[in-house]
Amino acid sequence: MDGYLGVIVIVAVVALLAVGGLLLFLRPGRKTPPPVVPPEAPTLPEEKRPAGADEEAEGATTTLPPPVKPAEPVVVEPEVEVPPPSAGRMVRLRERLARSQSALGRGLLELLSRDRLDDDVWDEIEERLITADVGVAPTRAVVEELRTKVKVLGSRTPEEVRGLLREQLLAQIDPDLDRTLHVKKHGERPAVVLVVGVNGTGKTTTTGKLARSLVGDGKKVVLGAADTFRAAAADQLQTWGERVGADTVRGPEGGDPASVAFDAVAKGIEEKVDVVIVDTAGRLHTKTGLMDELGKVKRVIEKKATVDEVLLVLDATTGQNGMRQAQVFAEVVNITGIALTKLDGTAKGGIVISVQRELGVPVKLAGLGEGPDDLAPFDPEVFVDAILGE
Ligand SMILES: Nc1nc2c(ncn2[C@@H]2O[C@H](COP(=O)(O)OP(=O)(O)O)[C@@H](O)[C@H]2O)c(=O)[nH]1
Ligand SMILES: [Mg+2]
Repeated sequence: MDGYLGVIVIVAVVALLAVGGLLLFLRPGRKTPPPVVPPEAPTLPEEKRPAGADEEAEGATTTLPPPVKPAEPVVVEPEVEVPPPSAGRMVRLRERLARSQSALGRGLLELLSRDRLDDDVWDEIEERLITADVGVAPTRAVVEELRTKVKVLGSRTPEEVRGLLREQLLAQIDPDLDRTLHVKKHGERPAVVLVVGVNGTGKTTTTGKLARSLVGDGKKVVLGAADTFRAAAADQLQTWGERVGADTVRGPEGGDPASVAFDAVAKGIEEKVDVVIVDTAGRLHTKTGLMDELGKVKRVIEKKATVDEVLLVLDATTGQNGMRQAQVFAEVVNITGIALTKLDGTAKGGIVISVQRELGVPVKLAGLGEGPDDLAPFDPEVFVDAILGE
């Protein structure tokens, strides 16, 4: 009987426990026990957590650690720079010019200051000018003028010698030439600048620098990557543009340069920009090939706008050889100005004189380094003063 009672008590206790447990389980608002976090669950250290991971975790109802996403490529919006204006750049870059050109000036001043100026000295003066790429005819003119003036002066102070030489060099460079870059809008239509020249002279770099400088002057610019020969050329140009917020129009690699130029001008008109600059390829395969290509680019642009400037880019370090190649371009398109690059890398600054003379157009821009703002509107006086020293 005792055993029977014991069994009943045990059954009752078990039943009670079971019912209680069940009631407890069904109680509304019951919290689920926190799931066990596997100890090996990977977590990212604070600084490596992908952006937004924290916000996601806050909004989530589960207490599981935020899911670890594969590191997404961080899209960095290119920072748009504010380049300096074009004015006064050549003065800022005068030091660089003086570094490359002042040996010429020092040599000439020393020779001209000698007490006795015999034929040997004049020959040496002539040789120095020719070596500096001044060109034969301008050199003769300078020497002749100097000889006459020196005779009149008799004895010379260093200031007088410097003044004479300054006057002659300036006369050869011609300060009266119109060196303004024609980049004024035509009503609603943008001005168009076409950049031409031999490969490696600095066309793309100059196009990029010019875009910066125009943006620095408050203009809106669109770039046309009409060098479709290599995709890298368009990339290079686009990078320049992105830095200053200028769009680059490009076409497929190996595509038609003229159609890129056309699209760039169309975009320029559509977006009401001030200037469209078109960078071209400089392949000197054959003169007729070049003529066909550049001629077509120009004609196509002229369906929509006016080509205001055709800038020939010339590498100052290539001397007479570069000049012969430049001549071919001048025969193919109507050059309106010269961008003389790498003047920081040669003592032969006399090329300013000879190239203007041979092509009959002024040097409008001077490249004085690889830096983004190392392009300046050419200033004859600053140039001559850099040669002669202050
Ligand atoms: N030192 C110096 N280098 C320059 C200047 N202009 C361009 N370059 C360099 O010349 C090289 C060729 O330039 P790039 O624009 O690609 O020539 P492109 O083939 O005519 O388009 C690059 O390494 C430029 O950095 C300049 O004024 N001074
Ligand atoms: Mg290029």
